[in-house]
Amino acid sequence: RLKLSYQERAKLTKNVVAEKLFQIMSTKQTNLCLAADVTVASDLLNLAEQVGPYICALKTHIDIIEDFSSNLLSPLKEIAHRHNFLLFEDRKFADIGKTVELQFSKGIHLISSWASLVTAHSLLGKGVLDGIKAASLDSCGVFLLAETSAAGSLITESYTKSTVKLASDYPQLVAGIVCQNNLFLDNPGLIQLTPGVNINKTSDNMGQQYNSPEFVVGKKGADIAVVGRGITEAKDPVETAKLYRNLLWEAYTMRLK
Ligand code: UP6
Repeated sequence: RLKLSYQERAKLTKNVVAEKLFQIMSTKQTNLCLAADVTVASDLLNLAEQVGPYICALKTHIDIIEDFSSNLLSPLKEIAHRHNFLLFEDRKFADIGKTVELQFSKGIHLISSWASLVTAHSLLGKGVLDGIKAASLDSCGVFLLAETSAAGSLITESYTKSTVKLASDYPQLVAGIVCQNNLFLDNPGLIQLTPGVNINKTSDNMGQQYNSPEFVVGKKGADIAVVGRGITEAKDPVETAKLYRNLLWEAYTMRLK
């Protein structure tokens, strides 16, 4: 997996959204996913507009937007389309299948109508994937959380292993794994998404742990790095996004050699 290009790996995934994501990464030459953790709708749109050219996906926590209304969704979709990136709701679904089906498609956020990628915990087993599948309108790609960047996480090695196994049971639905280590060398169709990336800090004051772009892509096997506050809290988020994008892409091209 680590020596294959994103272009080559686009042909190896069975999930159509992962295929599209690999193609976007290849075309735009970016393996940066922005964690757009802002709480005002207009800030989210501005960030998406400005940073859009440099990212492959925009990761949201839509439930932190204070002035959320469904009016946000069509401009957000339009920006994603125009700048060619995917909308990725980091919902971390973690309930029984039926509840997940409702959380994914109902409520005020109508996630299934705009997010082509979502995250889920594997804690309750396969039901979470069946629930997402049942509510998918169009094609959908799920990232299963197998490890976390949080200090003191309760996730064990066997949980991590079983999560990767669960992903391989749903190749048409699962786009990849959220993790910190290289857990699936033998499955080049799956995408490794790694959060906890920052060039200025090694932690925050609530258990978040950070590594550098070079380390996560070059040493830990990340295909896509998630960067939030490293960009959103920078003096110049656009220039900083460009910098992360260049560092991450450089780490990937070095890995291929
Ligand atoms: N995230 C993590 N660690 C995980 C899983 N997800 O940090 O193991 C998410 C957070 C946040 C983003 O929910 O949206 O990635 C990281 O943001 P930061 O770069 O500002 O710390």
